[in-house]
Amino acid sequence: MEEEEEVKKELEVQMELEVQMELEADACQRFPAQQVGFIRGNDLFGYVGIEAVLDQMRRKTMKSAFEFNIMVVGQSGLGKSTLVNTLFKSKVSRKSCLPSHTEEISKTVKLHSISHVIEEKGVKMKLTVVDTPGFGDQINNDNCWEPIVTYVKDQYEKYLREELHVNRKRRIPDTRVHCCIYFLPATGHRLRPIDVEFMKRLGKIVSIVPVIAKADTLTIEERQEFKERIRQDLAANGIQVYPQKEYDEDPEEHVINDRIRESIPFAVVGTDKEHHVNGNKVLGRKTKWGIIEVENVAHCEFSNLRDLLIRTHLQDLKDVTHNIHYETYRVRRLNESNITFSELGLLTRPLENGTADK
Ligand SMILES: Nc1nc2c(ncn2[C@@H]2O[C@H](COP(=O)(O)OP(=O)(O)O)[C@@H](O)[C@H]2O)c(=O)[nH]1
Ligand SMILES: [Mg+2]
Repeated sequence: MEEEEEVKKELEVQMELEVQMELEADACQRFPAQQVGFIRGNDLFGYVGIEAVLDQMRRKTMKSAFEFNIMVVGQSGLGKSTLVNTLFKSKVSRKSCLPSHTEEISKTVKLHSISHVIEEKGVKMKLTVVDTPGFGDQINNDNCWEPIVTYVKDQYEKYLREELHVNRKRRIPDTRVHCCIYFLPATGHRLRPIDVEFMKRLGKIVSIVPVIAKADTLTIEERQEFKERIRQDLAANGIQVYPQKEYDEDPEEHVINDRIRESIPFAVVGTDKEHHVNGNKVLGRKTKWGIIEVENVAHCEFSNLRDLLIRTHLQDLKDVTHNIHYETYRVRRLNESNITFSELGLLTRPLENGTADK
């Protein structure tokens, strides 16, 4: 036992040294012209207390609710509303529900958003779900993605205007879509033209997570084959879905994301009913043959989706939205020759020499 402890300690010391060396190498690379001297906190001055910054960040973050916006897209009847309810019911405690808000963009696709403030251990999250009833329900579905593209871009535009305002708000309200869950019908065939067209266009401006809806209607083999075919179709059509390889930040993230990429699209089952299984309350669908437990990984991949969205990749989805999708929009918009500051509603203040202060 003692030997084991010693080996463990030795390993820890070694790891600490390696991290230290890495940090030093990193700093030298980043500040090549400067002489970077490394002083370990406890070497010279005793305990400096830099690590307390983590507590400070935590306290600051907890003071205000952060926003997370999800959009669900897919034909009527695929279980979008049910899945959203399942997301809320599955172990995320709902404290309050804000009034819902409907935005009529076109006659066929209506966008409807509902916000919930979820609080857990003092951390508040304002989760908004934008539903798109009517998508793909027409006989002629030409351009049915347009209202959705418009909605996504409108939110970037709103954010950009706030950002460029002379008197910027300290916290800009964030209505940008951080993740778009796209529902594929469990046909067992391949991607349909409408799926390809939608994801091709939207994949360039927002993070898409495709899911197989009502996966309980497929057998295990059918499900596996369908998933494989969809992955082939996504690749063949150059469709970008989240998480994209090129945005992986380090090897560790690469390994985690590779596992997700291998299991996309998640085959999900939704429900708004609870059942008793072995004395426990579970979310599930009761059939003649038994209960399909929504959160049981042996039954479906709902929990993989929930974990990705809320437990493991929430911050990354926000970062990718801000640093990649929004940034692309911002650069393009600011490069457009026809954008003027007055159009953005900005006040210009004349300088002493008569030129305008941009
Ligand atoms: N078999 C099965 N039925 C589902 C599932 N999710 C929802 N449903 C049912 O499908 C119907 C349509 O669901 P709804 O959530 O209203 O679909 P939406 O139009 O996409 O919002 C309802 O009767 C649901 O009970 C599922 O995962 N499996
Ligand atoms: Mg619905």
